[in-house]
Amino acid sequence: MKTLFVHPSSLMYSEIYLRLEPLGLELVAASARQAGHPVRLLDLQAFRHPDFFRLLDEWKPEAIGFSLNYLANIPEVLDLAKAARQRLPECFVFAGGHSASFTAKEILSHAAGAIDCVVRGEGEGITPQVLEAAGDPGKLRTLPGITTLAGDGPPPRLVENLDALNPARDLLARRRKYFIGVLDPCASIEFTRGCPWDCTFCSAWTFYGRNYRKLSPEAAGEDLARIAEPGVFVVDDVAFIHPEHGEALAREVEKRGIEKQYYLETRGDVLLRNKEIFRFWKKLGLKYMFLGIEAIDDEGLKAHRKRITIKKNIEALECARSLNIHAAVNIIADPNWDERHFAAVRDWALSVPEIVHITVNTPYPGTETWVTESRNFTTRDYRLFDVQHAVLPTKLPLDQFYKELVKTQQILNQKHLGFAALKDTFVMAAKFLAAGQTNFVNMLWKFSKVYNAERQNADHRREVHYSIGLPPVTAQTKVDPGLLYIHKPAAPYMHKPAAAGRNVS
Ligand code: B12
Ligand code: SF4
Repeated sequence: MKTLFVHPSSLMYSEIYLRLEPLGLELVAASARQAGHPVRLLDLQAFRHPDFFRLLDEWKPEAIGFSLNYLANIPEVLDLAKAARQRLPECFVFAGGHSASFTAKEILSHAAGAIDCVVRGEGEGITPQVLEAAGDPGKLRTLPGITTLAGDGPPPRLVENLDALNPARDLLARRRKYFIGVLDPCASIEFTRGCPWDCTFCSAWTFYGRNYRKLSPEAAGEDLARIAEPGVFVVDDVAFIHPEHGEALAREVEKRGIEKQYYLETRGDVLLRNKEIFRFWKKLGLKYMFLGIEAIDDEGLKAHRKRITIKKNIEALECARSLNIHAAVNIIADPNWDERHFAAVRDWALSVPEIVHITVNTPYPGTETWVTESRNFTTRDYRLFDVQHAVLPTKLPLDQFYKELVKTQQILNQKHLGFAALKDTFVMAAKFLAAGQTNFVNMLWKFSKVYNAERQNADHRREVHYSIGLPPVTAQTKVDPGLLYIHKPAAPYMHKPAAAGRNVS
């Protein structure tokens, strides 16, 4: 069955600092291809809608699978699915991914028949069976993790062995478009999947049922060796939680003589605990590290249930400095903030050498705060749930809130591009241009176009075609996590070894 896999466009944040390959979709595409289906992949982060329609007209896929990790992309995918249904009425249309999993019924109802089913949870195990059952609604609704308009099938099941499949990187065109900051171009890789912590604002743990799985060092090393790009973004939620795994991976990379520059994300306590592993990775090319700091006081950390103190986080920043790894941190701004809060964050950010980002507290379906948030949401527009807009009532008038937010983002941005940094930046920009890479240079000019208080304010006045289903206003203070999980601990898929590559069945 000719199957087209589609990733939607970039969101606001990604327009500037990064554009990364859709690794999850590449895995799903690989599983369909392994099952014998001709597949193509179109990433609308690097292509445009007319390219999608051209593919429909010229290639005429028999199935289209949309990736929906991000809530803010839901309206775009719904419109594309409806347009595809009109052009190719017989085509089987399905969607999967992080956000799709938490809003499956809602998406199907908005789609009004244009989407046949939503795949909840991990997609690579079940997709071949979904394609086999396309056109047979009776069979489709019996598959694990599948939601159709008739309701939910049995619970989704975890892939038993992450070594079993390689992402179909070869299907992704325009690979030079993918970058993060100075890692330009940059590929992505997965070493582990899931997170054992349970922060209130995060759905990584509810998606994977707090499960934490690892690729074997050999399989990860093999995948890494196949990557042509000099930069590598490690997609793991928290890198190197288990030091022995982090070390085994490092030894494998060293043994294979792989030379790359890496960006990864981890927690302050993991860095402190496993400092030697990070030192090893620094030797191998670890350049940037994102530390999930989230708040600059213990009260904020407790509210997010980060299970770490501000003292430890500050120690972690010092540790990263001592290892000479550039650290980036993120602070979550609450819509309740006034000028004083923003000023405190600016002062703090200017007092530390790290790259500091600021995003807006945004409850998402699948998180605890989605259920416990007692403030009324001020919008039902999915597109505003992108951590750059305020979806809860702001203490300051909305335009004032955005002015403070943008002012803070501007100051933080200028900090990285201060005079000394600017000199290095010009040298780097010249190097990239000489190599034909324009992502980093474009990033330097785009800031004021993208971060613009008026634009953000005006976004609230756009016509809303699809309204997000909000939780009941009578918010609870305690949530049964059992009700949030997509993957509950369940029987995994059995792994069937394949002659070539890695196999999931
Ligand atoms: C890497 C990553 C990114 C990368 C993007 C990579 C990309 N192009 O896809 C970057 C850094 C750019 C990014 C940015 C953002 N991210 Co992000 N990101 C992640 C992260 C850490 C890992 C994703 C990943 O690659 N996982 C590994 C692959 C193998 O898994 P996967 O993509 O989920 O795919 C599997 C399934 O979802 C499913 N699947 C996926 N697509 C499809 C399609 C079909 C047809 C099917 C059947 C199945 C299927 O099958 C796959 C294989 O099992 C997740 C957290 C997480 N653990 O998932 C957050 C996460 C997805 N991001 C999140 C957010 C909020 C953002 C931002 C909005 C803000 C931010 N945090 O900076 C921005 C905006 C991104 C944008 N669209 O422009 C939230 C999503 C919240 C939401 N509900 O919308 C998450 C869940 C983080 C969190 N803990 O809250 N992100
Ligand atoms: S914020 Fe980080 S540590 Fe907390 S649950 Fe999410 S991925 Fe895990």
